[in-house]
Amino acid sequence: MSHDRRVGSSDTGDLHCLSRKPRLEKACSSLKMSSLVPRVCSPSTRLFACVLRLGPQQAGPLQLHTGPPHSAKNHYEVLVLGGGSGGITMAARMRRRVGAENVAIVEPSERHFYQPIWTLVGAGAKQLSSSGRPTTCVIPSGVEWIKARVVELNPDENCIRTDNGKEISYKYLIIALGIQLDYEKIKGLPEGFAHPKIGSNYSVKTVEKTWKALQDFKEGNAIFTFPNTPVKCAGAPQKIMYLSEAYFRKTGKRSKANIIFNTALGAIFGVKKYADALQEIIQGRNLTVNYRQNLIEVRADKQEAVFENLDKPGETHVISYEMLHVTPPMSPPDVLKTSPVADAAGWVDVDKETLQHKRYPNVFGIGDCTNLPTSKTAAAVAAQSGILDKTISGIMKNQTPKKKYDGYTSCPLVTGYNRVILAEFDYNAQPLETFPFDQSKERLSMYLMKADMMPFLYWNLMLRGYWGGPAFLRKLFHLGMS
Ligand code: FAD
Ligand code: UQ1
Repeated sequence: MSHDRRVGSSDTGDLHCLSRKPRLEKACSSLKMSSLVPRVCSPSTRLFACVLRLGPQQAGPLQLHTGPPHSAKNHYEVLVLGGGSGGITMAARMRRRVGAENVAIVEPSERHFYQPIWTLVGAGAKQLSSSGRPTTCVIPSGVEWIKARVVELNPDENCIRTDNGKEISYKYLIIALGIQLDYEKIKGLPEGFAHPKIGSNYSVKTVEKTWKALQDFKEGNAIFTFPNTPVKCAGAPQKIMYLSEAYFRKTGKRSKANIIFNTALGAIFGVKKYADALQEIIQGRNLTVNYRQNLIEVRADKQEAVFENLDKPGETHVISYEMLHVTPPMSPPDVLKTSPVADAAGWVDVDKETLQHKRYPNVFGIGDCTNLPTSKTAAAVAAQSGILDKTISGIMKNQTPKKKYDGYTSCPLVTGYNRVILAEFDYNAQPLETFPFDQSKERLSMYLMKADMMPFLYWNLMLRGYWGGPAFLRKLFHLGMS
């Protein structure tokens, strides 16, 4: 789950698990109020909660927590920071390597979200409720969930500190803290979200506002933004534009909509093959793209957005909108920015082939919080998880890691309610396609893969540590072709 500091960081509070009793841990040296002690679920509570959550489309990640109850310790062989896509996936893999009782995850949120589906939630094609499950249901069986926020990393002492004052030490540390959403860096936000006509697919709190703004659209400018920072899923800011255009067409409002993509970047996409395909769509559907335009202010009461021209310092443009979709500026999580594991920009400083930290050999990073020079996606996390698993197990056996990450990442570019261009590429921005057909073409089959197959694969395989990306499929398909 993303962790924006003011919008959508914590839980929605909508579909909480059954209440769990905090347990006092043996390891807790000083007596504290019980609410300040990390909450550790008993196996039976987890099972009960999971069973109650199982709706018809919920079958899947049920974990039978049948092991003996245990209390939180203050030392683990493998400690995982963050229980999002990378954290849960790596905990599942490490559980198989060192045993569940030797692995813990530090994660404050009570719900785990499959964020990629928010693109479709914002367009009204999926329900928000389908994107989240209780964290307790995705914590691998027997692994300790330390329900707290990391506030300090001390890799020289092999320990971390949590917001409830607990120190936890480790032999191996995996950092999977994701990327931070900085809505507040745009003047007028996040409070502007209280007004209608504005939404953002990037936060659980604002994604349904996108769908509301789409439905309420009458006539005028529909503006979609891309910030002047690294982002996760760099395709998502434009996917919602294509879906909106399709929705306006479907509802007879297209002729009244002036659709504008204002991006801080200088190109529509980083890989030429897919950029060319997207350019054709942009021209064919009469969409306006303005490059090097960065959203700096939202005057939500007046329905005005203010952009700076990045090529002409001091020049700003005010555009009125009937609908505004905001992709917020993003940055490394605050806790990392000032920590010894960060590079100069604040990202976890890892080797791009092994994912091992460059200065602390028992520290590893995965996913959006790292400085891996590839596009930040769950697909990349899946591929990284297979590599990192091998890296760590090699190091545990005193062997030099052999498997190397090639930067694989993927972005299903949703271009309509039944169309996807499946971009897949590597560190060199070279296409690395799985299927034996031209993936730069819009396809229904790829839409069905994005909308239906991927969520199933995520909850049932990836989070259980059984999906390391589609490399084996690519080899299979391309073998068949040669
Ligand atoms: P996350 O999954 O975000 O997990 C980070 C975790 O760290 C969170 O659970 C958070 O609560 C926790 N955390 C943060 N701070 C602390 C702290 N101080 N202490 C403890 N825990 C903390 N990817 C794709 O592959 N395909 C797509 O089509 C796609 N579409 C997307 C569309 C949208 C709208 C969005 C928002 C994302 C999309 N993604 C897509 C990107 C994908 O969701 C992320 O890249 C992926 O979730 C990254 O995993 P992660 O583990 O690095 O971070
Ligand atoms: C993928 O592996 C993945 O991770 C689970 C995604 O995240 C949701 C994706 O969107 C995609 C496209 C992949 C790649 C998988 C295949 C079968 C091409």
